[in-house]
Amino acid sequence: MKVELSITDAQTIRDYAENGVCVVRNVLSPQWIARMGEATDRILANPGPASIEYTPEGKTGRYYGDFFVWRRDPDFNEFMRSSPLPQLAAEFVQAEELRLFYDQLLVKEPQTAEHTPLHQDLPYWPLRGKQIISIWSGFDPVTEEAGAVQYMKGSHKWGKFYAPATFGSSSKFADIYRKAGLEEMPDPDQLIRENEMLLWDLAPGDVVVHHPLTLHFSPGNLTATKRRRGLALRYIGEDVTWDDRPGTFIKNPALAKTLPPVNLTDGEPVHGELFPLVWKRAG
Ligand SMILES: O=C(O)CCC(=O)C(=O)O
Repeated sequence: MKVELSITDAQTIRDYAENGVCVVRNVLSPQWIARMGEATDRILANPGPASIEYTPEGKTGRYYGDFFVWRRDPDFNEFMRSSPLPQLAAEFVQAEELRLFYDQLLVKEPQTAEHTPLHQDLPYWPLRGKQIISIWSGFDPVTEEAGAVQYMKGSHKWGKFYAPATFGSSSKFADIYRKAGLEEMPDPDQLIRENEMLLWDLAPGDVVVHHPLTLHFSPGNLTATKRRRGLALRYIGEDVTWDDRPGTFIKNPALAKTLPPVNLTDGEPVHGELFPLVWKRAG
C-alpha cells in the first residue's frame, strides 16, 4: 500500500472550499523563514525591474511590490520549488502536477498607511481553470495592526468577476485594466462592513491559502516597529489554460518587458520556462 504523506487535513480543505480561504499553521521551518527574510531584505535593497513602490515619496513607511522574484534570486527560486508549499498547494487543488504561475512580494514596513485595495485575483490573470491557488507567507509575525490580509468569507462563490483595482496611484496598470471591460465593484468599504472578514494573527511558518475569486484586502501597517514582509505564491495545476483576453496584468508593457515572451495562445495549457513545473505526484 502506498501512503501519501499530507501537510494538511481534510477539515482544513473543507474549510477552504466553504470559505475560500484558510490558515495552515507551522508549515515552514525557522530555517526557511530566516533565509527568506534575508532574501527579502536583499531585494528591498536592490529593487527589481518589475517592482513598484506604492508608498508615495515623502510619506512614512514603505509598501513595496515585486513580481517574478524567483527569476533573479536563488533563494526565492529554491523556496517556491523546494519548500513544503508546492505540495501544500497540490493538496488543495488536487493536482497531479503543479507549476508556479508567479511569486509576488508584498512588504509593508512600519508606519505604512497604504492599503491593498479590495480585489479578487483572477480578473488580473490570463488564466482559466479550477486548479489555481495562492499561498501567502509572512517572514515576520503578522497581526491586524501590522496589516494582516483580510478575506471576505465565502465571496469566491458569489459568481462575481469584478474589474481589477490598481494597488497604487503610481502604477501604470489602470489603463490596462480598463480594457478588461469588467463589472465595477460596488463600494468596497460597504462590502467590507456588511460581510464577515476572516483574518489571522500569523506566527512565522504559518501560511494563508486563498482561492483566486475570494475578495481580500489589507490595511496599512500602523505599527511603529513591526515589519510585514509577505510573499504570495500563485500555483497552477494541469487543468489551467491561457486566457488571452485584454486587460490582464501580463499585458502591462512595464511588466512584460522584464519577462521572456509568453508564446501561449488562447486555450493552450499553461507551460514554458516562465511557468516552471515545480511538483509532480509521486507515482
Ligand atoms: O499582502 C497584501 O497586502 C495583499 C495580498 C494579496 O493581494 C494576495 O495575496 O493576493
